[in-house]
Amino acid sequence: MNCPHVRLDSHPLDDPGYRDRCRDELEAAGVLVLEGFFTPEAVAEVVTASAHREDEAYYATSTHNVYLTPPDPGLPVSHPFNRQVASSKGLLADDQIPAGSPLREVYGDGSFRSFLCSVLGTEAIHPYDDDLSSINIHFAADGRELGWHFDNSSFAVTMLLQAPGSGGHFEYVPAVRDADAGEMGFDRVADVLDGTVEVKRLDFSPGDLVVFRGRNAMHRVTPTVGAVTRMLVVFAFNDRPGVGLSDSASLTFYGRGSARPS
Ligand SMILES: O=C(O)CCC(=O)C(=O)O
Ligand SMILES: [Fe+2]
Repeated sequence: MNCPHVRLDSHPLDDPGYRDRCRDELEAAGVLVLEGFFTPEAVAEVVTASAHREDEAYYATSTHNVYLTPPDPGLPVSHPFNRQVASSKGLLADDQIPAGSPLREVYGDGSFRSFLCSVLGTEAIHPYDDDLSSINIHFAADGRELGWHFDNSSFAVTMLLQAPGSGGHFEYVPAVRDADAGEMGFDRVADVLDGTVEVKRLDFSPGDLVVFRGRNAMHRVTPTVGAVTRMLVVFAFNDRPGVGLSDSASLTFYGRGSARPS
């Protein structure tokens, strides 16, 4: 790799031994935090380019269930499948991120992708085949949050850009469901929503790269407290080429269709 935005001295992405250690850690813990992955200069450049764009972000107003699906009218509203949580964060979509952004350089870098493949144990990863999903910047100003949910994708790659004064904590409970086995985990979902199980908190700082398996681990981000907005980048990939968001998903998550619908 030859990318000025990544601290290759502490994170030698091309080194097979380093890849093995990262893969073992992700497998054991379901999460991998690479501290100080982005240089402070790259983080500062992206914060400067994005912080004043908070009002261009899309804020979905609706509540959602933890499975991120429409409710099932055949079940009571109090059923864990139908219980609603609030998410009030906003986001800039991929087509709002400038061409020269360090985020794009890292996202498109061959060594970065091959590193992620080794760590995730997948053969290849691909960008989304739409112009909204691949790189997103999330904003959570004072009082805004991301409610409990499971990710649709098997993994997520994020990087915090700006930490709030307080709040904005990433919390999770591992192995609440088993999506591949069709095990919905209703009882455990109810316990998490009721606050009766112990939740883990993951601490990370601006510039840290986080790889998280969020398909079966229920997770949320608590409300930001204070005048400093929480800002975070999500790098999204697919394990198959040519996959884009459907029009309805795109309306739900971005409030508009993609100019490149799948
Ligand atoms: O903001 C975060 O730290 C996590 C974001 C997240 O869980 C998601 O976008 O699905
Ligand atoms: Fe998530």
